[in-house]
Amino acid sequence: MLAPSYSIVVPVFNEEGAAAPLAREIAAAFDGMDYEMVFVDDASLDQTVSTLLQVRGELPRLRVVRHSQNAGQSRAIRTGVMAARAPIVVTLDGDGQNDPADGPRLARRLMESPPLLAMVGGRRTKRQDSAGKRLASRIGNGVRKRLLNDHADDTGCGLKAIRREVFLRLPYFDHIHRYLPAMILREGFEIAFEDVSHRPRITGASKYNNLGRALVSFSDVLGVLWLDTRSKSPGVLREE
Ligand SMILES: Nc1nc2c(ncn2[C@@H]2O[C@H](COP(=O)(O)OP(=O)(O)O)[C@@H](O)[C@H]2O)c(=O)[nH]1
Ligand SMILES: [Mg+2]
Repeated sequence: MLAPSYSIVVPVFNEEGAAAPLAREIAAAFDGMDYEMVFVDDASLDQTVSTLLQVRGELPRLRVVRHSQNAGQSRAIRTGVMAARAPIVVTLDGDGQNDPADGPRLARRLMESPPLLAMVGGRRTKRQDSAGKRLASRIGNGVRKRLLNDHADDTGCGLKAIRREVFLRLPYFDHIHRYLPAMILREGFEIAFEDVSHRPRITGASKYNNLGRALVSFSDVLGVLWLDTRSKSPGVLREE
């Protein structure tokens, strides 16, 4: 079987209401393109997997990969990228807050760019979250951007198009999905952003709270800063 051009990777944890409708929306958005979708279930306790297996009957491009233990969003994304067969991966949240209709634009831009561009990230212009979450996100993004200088206004947006080969070079740690711009720049690649839409969560519950996120962000930013100090750029590579 030939590898597709695009793999859409979706981490899901207890998203029984959102997962199957989202798979249908992805199929509609990428219709006519050469793609596969890889939903990664992170040991959900609800009916997420059975709803996906049901909808697979009408969506032959849907693959369902399962963790036997809950390992978190970043690990689920990594599992999906490893299972993906396409050179370009598009990630998006499994709760339906990202609009799959934005996916092809990011994916095509990356496909048509020189290989030095490794990621086109989404930037949510009108966040459809509570005021508390928006404020926490604004503060978190501001601190991270200033400390890491990663040129990214919104790293929490789940919608991103990334070259698979570059993603797999990055080290792994829990919550790395928020530091992909910094880690990709560290490898010497370039990144770009596009405005994308954002939708309210209409089913299920958020898996994060502001305090928990702030506490891990503190140690994560320190860790990423340390990684940055331990890497020097080799400049432009040339084979003589
Ligand atoms: N695989 C996996 N996905 C998770 C986990 N926690 C959150 N997610 C997914 O990550 C995405 C964003 O999480 P969400 O709870 O919507 O965060 P929020 O939008 O910031 O409130 C959703 O698709 C979730 O299903 C987890 O432990 N494992
Ligand atoms: Mg969400």
